[in-house]
Amino acid sequence: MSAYHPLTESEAIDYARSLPDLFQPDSELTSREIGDGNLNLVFHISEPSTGKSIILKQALPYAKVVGESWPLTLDRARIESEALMIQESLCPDLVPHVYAYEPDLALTVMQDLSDHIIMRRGLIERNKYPLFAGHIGTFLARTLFYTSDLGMNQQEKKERVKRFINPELCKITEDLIFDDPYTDSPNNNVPPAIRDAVAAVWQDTGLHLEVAILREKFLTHAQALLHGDLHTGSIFIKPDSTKVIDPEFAYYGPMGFDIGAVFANLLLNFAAQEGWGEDEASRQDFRSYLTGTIRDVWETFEREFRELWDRHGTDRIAKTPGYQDWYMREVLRDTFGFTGSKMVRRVHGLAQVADINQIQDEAAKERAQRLALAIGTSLIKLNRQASSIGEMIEIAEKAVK
Ligand code: SR1
Ligand code: MG
Repeated sequence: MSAYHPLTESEAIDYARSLPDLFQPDSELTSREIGDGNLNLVFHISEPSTGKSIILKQALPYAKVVGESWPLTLDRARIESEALMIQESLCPDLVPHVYAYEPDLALTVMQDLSDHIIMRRGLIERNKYPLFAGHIGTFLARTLFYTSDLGMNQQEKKERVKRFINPELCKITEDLIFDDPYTDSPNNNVPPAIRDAVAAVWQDTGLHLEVAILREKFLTHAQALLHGDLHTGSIFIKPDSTKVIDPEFAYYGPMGFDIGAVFANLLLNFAAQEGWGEDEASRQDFRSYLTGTIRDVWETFEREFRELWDRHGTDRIAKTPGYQDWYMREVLRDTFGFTGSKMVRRVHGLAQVADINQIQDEAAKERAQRLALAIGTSLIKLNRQASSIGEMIEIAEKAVK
């Protein structure tokens, strides 16, 4: 089974049987393809007699969301498995364990997280996750610090940058986040009801200037090893556990891009609240939970990142008074800009989000789309002047008044 081809459910069982030490010889195994993302096949393999299970994730040579007309490198499976292993070494409890990687099949064998749910679904159901902010704040602080020039040997970092050159997946981001939403591109899926607001985005050259500057940072600022697609669909969660999955977009880029991905998806859910329950008090309550989570994530990230820098910073010049404060302010500003960009692309770009798109009431859906666009564009416009996380929350709260 060594030449690449997309596996069938029964071939996935044959492959799982060939793995050492996971299942009993000759026991019955079941297989189900459960992938619901944009790009890959995902097989759930289980052994009913012992209750053991694993996930086999296989990259397809094209983007599943569009079809075979959009070819996509299989090397992303290598990038994903290597990124997961680095992240596991830095945050052992916050990513799934990788049992094996099979390059010929672009296949990663990993821990089954079926006892968790996808966080986007959890938020749509208005579940609160009090430990999430601490978990993801730590994930961001540790993965971003220890893979940057601040936290690792700079020559080794350059070698690592080489391993994570990820041109095809970065190109998706460059187009779908930093280009298509700002022009009448055939890749967009513009909701007819908000065409006026989208046309305003296409014409706003002040906004385009900020997006061009953010895009330049995405293209050139090899600051840390990013997850690269850290939305709430890339997070498995349950009350006492958070697991970050799917780092196939990993590459060396600006730290604020990962932090902004988390905030953008919390704010998309914030914008969508009207579609998920009539009662004004519970809507307000959940919105406060979401903005409180943004504040807690930023504060955890900033505190832990500064502590790591003070204790484990690799060089003398980085300890110069004032440098750390300047650096953190720049990361905050980038975070504002990338949060906004990642909101805007989900309103009328190619790949949108269930938080908004699954709203049944058309009027509520339209208001959610307009709100997300208003918050996103305001954050992009403010990015280079931002000075505290409170300003992000203020923008969101003012937009719903
Ligand atoms: C063609 S892939 C579309 C989107 O799905 C992924 O999750 C990324 O966010 C990408 O932009
Ligand atoms: Mg993904």
